[in-house]
Amino acid sequence: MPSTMNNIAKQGDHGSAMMPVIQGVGRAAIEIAAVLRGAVFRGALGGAGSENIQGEQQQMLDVLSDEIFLEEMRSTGFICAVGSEEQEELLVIDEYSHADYLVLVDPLDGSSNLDVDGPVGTIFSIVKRKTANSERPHVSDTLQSGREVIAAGYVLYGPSLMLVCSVGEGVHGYTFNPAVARFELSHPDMRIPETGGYYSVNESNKSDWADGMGDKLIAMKAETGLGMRYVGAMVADMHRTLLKGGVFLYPADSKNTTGKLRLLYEAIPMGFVMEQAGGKAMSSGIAILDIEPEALHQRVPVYLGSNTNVDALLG
Ligand code: P6P
Repeated sequence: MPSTMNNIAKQGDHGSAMMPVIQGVGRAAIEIAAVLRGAVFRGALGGAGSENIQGEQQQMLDVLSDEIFLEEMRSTGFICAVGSEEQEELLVIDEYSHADYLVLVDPLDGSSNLDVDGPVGTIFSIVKRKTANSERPHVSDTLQSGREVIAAGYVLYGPSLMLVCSVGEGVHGYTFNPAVARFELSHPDMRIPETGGYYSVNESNKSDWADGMGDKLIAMKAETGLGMRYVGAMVADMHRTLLKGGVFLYPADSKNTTGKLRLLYEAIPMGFVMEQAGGKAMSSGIAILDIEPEALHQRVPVYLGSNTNVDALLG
């Protein structure tokens, strides 16, 4: 009998509480995947004619994925609020405002890949509220370092539909099996190779990078001889790095002076998974999981990957 996401209930101290929430993420993933597959026939590709808090053009599918994800989090009954890339403010789930957990989410990461049929993803992180259950959830409930994360992971909408997650006891990959319409354990105990793999970065920004990262990358390339792969969707670049080794980086530059990637729903969940898989997750001079968040949509530089390669890059 194949192992399903039910086995999350047996993982660590939080598995039993996290299983229904991660199963909710799985339901959202299945629905979003179906929407993506048929989007071209429904005229659902392209811009929504609106901007998110980041000032980025929202794709129609960004907005729809956000709605689907919120609805599935509501239906778990375990989530009191959601912080989303697509919503300026914290979204309180009124009928469950007494519940214990909050989710931070990038509902459709890399959506600029959609109109070229490239891979995209969903990134999520789950934290326990700090406010009393009798109070209304507050944005301060989301401002917790990665060391407080209860569970985190990502969905990859690629040739197969994968959900990779950790509840603090290693990293496990589940692949959707269409024959039985459920996620089944396909990648137990994922560990990043100590070295090898690829470096992954948008090298066109190199001349603008802060912290001398241009010279550091040149030195790392000379030292390691790594090849380069870059998809432009963090989930896809992270997943390849996790499986093959190497380093994924998005440094700060003159345009994104504090970095482009968002701390709470991109850097921290990916950093949590990376550390759980035996890798390293750094920002500028500090481990990503040690950063004390100050704002819901805060951005940070990101360096994720094999210990050897991250050390070779950052020195
Ligand atoms: P660039 C997608 O927009 C995203 O937030 C991440 O998924 C990805 O890693 C990065 O931005 C890509 O940015 O500047 O290379 O297009």
